[in-house]
Amino acid sequence: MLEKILIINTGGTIGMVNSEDNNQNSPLRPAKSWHEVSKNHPLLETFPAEYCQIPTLIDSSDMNPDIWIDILEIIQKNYYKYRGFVILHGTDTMSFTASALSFMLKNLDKPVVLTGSQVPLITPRSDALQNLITSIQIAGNRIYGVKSIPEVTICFRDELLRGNRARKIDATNYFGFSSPNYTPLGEIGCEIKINDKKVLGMPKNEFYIDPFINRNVLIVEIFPGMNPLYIKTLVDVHSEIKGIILKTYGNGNAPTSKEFIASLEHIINSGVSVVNISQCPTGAVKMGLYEASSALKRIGVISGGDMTPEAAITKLMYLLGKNLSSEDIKLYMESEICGEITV
Ligand code: ASN
Repeated sequence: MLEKILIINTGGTIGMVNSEDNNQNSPLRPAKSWHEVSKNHPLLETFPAEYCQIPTLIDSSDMNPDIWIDILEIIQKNYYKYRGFVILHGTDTMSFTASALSFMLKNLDKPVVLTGSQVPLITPRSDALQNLITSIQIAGNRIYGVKSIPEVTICFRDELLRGNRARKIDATNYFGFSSPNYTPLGEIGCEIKINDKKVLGMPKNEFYIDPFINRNVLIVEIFPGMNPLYIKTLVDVHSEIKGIILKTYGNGNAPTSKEFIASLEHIINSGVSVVNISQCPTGAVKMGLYEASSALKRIGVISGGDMTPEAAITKLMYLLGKNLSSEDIKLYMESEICGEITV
């Protein structure tokens, strides 16, 4: 039986140090190595975990699809050697990475847990140690009564969240993440309580990675007074754009003016997949509920349902990367791949 888990460090605050020695007010930067920050925590050495890192540790503001592929390849190479995986990651883009990985790790039957912290591990009152130790236990399936959590999750503070449902909602509070449209998979207190009914089932087929990604996408948030010609012109000038996530009002409503609808229709007819998600953190797009969304439905806007922006954009990047037809992109965007949308 496999004993150990693999920690994959990508950087983030958890492993940061001050850029100037002895100046606690200097900007935080990623440490050169994990040892630099973990050396004062001998406890971490006692866990059944091995460690690796991407070539350069980053602030997650610099996260990009190339690094997602690096992470996928590390997991693939080590898949059968470990009980599970913990990914140390900056909180700023953690839910993008969790979402992207969830679409590209196929038939996952082991836990992949992303975690980080709001304050560096080297700081006395840091939230890092608790987040890390809980993540190691979850990734190693060392929770009484729980068989396994075969999905990509985010473990932060007192909750275990489905990765492609999670959002960073607070830049300072230790409760930094939330899962607005899907209740947490687990509660972390004195005990770690997992709600089995919420967790994805075990896959029937063998694990593989599906590293397809197309970066030619945009997120556009509408607002009263927005000039629709700006997006139309942008798409005309940049014909490489293949997908747009449109963040609309409420249940997926948008201006009904001729100019707005004609601009969107032009964009869709030029082969761009336009996906409608809501600006509201909670709730879902229901095109056709109001007249203010009927035209969007008629011209072929895709419903993003209750997906988070992070899940919607990474799902669109993944599907576009597979060179599917517009019809298939619509079909898959509106269907569930790995628990990211309520259908
Ligand atoms: N800027 C940091 C990052 O995302 C924030 C954090 O990790 N708390 O890398």
